[in-house]
Amino acid sequence: MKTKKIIFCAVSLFLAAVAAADYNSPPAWNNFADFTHQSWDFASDQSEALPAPPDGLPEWINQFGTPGLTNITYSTYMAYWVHQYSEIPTTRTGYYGGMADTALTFHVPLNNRSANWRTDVWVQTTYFARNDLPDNYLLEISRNDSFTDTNDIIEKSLLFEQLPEPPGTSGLGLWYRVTAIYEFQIPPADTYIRFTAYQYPPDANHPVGGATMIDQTDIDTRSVNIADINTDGIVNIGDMAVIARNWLE
Ligand SMILES: [Ca+2]
Ligand SMILES: [Ca+2]
Repeated sequence: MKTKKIIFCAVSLFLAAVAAADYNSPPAWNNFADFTHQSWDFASDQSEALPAPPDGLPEWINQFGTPGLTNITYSTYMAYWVHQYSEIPTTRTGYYGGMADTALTFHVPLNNRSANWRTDVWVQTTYFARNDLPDNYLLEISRNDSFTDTNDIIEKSLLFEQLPEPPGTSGLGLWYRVTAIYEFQIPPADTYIRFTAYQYPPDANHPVGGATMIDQTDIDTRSVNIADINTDGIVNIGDMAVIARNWLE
C-alpha cells in the first residue's frame, strides 16, 4: 500500500512537470522534408528590437531564414513585457500582456516547393486570458503580414485546453493552451501567425478588468509530397499499398 502511494506521488509529480512544460506533445516531424522548429518563451523584453528570433528551447531550426516575433499589439497602454506578476501565482515567467487584449505576430520562412507538395504548420500557444468565454483567443494564419491571403489554407485540427494551474487572485482568468495544425495546399515562401489573447473587460466591479499573459509560442513545419499518401515522410511501396487497398472504392 505504501509503495503504491509513493508511486502515485511520483506519477503526480511527473504529470505536474509535464503540465507545466511547454512544447507539449509536439508533432514529431523532425524526419520530414523541410522541417523547421521555433519556440519563443519571451524570457526577456525584446519589444524594442523586433523582429525577435526564437529565444526558447529546443533551439530553433530553420534552413530558409531567421524566424521572428514581428509585432506586439495591446488594446490599452496598461500592458507590456513582464517577468512575473506578483498577484497571479504561477511558476511561469516572461510574458507579454497586462490589463489588455494582447496580440503577437510571428513570421516563419518556408520552402515554397512545387505544386506536388503541401506544407503543414503546427502552432501551440500557452496563455492566460478571460475565463468566462470559450472564445478567449484568436489564432490567425496567412501568407502575408496583413493577414489578407488565406487562400488554400485548411485547418486540420484544433485543440483548446484549460491547464490545471492556479487562477489569478481576481478570479477573472485562467491558463490555457491552444494547439492547431494547418495545411497549405500550395506551399508558401512565408507564413505569418497571429495569436490574440482576450482579457476580462473592465466592468462596474472590476475597473481595470482581468489580465492576459502570452507565455510561450511554438511553431513546427514540414513539407509533404502529395504522393506520400500514408504521411510517413517517403513516397514508396507503402503508399502503393494504400492505393491498392482502396482501389475502385
Ligand atoms: Ca514565458
Ligand atoms: Ca509514404
